[in-house]
Amino acid sequence: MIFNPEYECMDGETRKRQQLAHLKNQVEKLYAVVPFYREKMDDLGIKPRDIHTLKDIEKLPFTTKDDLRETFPYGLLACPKSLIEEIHMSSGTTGIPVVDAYTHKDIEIWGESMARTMAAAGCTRDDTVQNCYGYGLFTGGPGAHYGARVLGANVLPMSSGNTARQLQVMQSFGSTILTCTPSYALYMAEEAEAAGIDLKKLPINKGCFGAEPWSENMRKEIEAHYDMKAYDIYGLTEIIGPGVAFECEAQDGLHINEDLFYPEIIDPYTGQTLPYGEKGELVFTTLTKEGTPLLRYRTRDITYFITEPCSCGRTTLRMHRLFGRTDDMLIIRGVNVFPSQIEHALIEIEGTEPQYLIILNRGTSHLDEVELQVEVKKEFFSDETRDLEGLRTKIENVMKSKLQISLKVKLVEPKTIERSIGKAKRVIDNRKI
Ligand code: DLL
Repeated sequence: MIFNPEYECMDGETRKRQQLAHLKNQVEKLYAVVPFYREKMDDLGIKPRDIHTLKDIEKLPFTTKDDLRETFPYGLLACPKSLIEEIHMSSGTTGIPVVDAYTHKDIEIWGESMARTMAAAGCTRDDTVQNCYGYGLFTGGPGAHYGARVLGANVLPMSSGNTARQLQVMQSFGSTILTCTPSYALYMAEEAEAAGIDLKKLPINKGCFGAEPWSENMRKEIEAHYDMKAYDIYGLTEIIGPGVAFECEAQDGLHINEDLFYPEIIDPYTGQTLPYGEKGELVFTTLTKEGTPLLRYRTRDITYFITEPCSCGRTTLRMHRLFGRTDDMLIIRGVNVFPSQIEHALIEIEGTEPQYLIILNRGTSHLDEVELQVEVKKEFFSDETRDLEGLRTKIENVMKSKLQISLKVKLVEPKTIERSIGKAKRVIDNRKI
């Protein structure tokens, strides 16, 4: 179903006119009220009146994750704080705080964009949505929640985890739509099998999965376990959360809600805008947001735009499912982690060297398993009273509290982690996603 044909099927020229009008408004407002943007534009000698066409967006400065860190928490706010109704943060952690502050209208935009996303997967008011994306500051839970509400569906706000209860609820209430990360969908399927529950016999028949990379193989596996159709959905906290782009029944790329979020693809090295069809870094400008609008935000996600018309009738630009990222950010059980965060945490733990190796596996459980090998200081290893077990537990606890991920620590002797003459290899990713 197409939730909002007026926008989703709009003719290209009208859409471009509207995008330009929104862009001009947004730039004018940001220049007037957010010193960060005014300074950046002044540095480039650009004024809001220099924006005449959509192509002029290329004159505007980029915004990066580092900019967000430097202005944390309220530096990019474009409205009075009293108008903010909700704040969400990325599933990433202390290292790079990524905040999205939403006004009433922003929540409405979010509900609309997620309603389009879920309607494209076939969700209607007759559905019961089992929402197992996390709610605790992560945008996945509330995003799918608002989308389901706008559609008039019944939503079960489960959040993630407690799998036995998830399965019990799925059976009791006859959930028809599942929203969670793809790896959790597979994990739940395994647990169901172990508990003797045949998911194929349950009413659950569709799922909206995203927040982490996944493959066609994973899609097939999920579809087979649940006897359902699985859809890819994309988004990021900075821009709104989930609801930025989504698959329709044709599953030939993800439709971008481009009347709300203006997309570009750039060369990540030169910053030049690339023609449609070329692979590069995805950049978004929010067109209608009020709380924390962003100009030309560099997502670090790699994809290309698909311009051939889609058989579903939507006219919005599509992006190919993601190919990866331009940085070293890992997504571990839906949590964004940079290897450097692990390094920073280790520096504070006495007895360890900042030499480490992260080994990622996707076990039979289908959930990410992380082993962190850490070198122990020579003195510590030879100390008679050394408490290796205590040190191991301490590192695990520090990682849990600082990075919000559970990992297994293996302490290794000094000088055993391979040194590199070039860029240190900190990660071995065996997940074969
Ligand atoms: O993951 C928002 C979201 C929630 C999207 C629920 C979809 C479903 P962040 O935690 O800020 O926000 O992480 C954003 O996750 O830049 C991508 O690298 C990655 N990502 C999101 N969706 C997909 C996807 C949410 N469908 C970062 N495929 C993004 C691959 C994805 N990677």
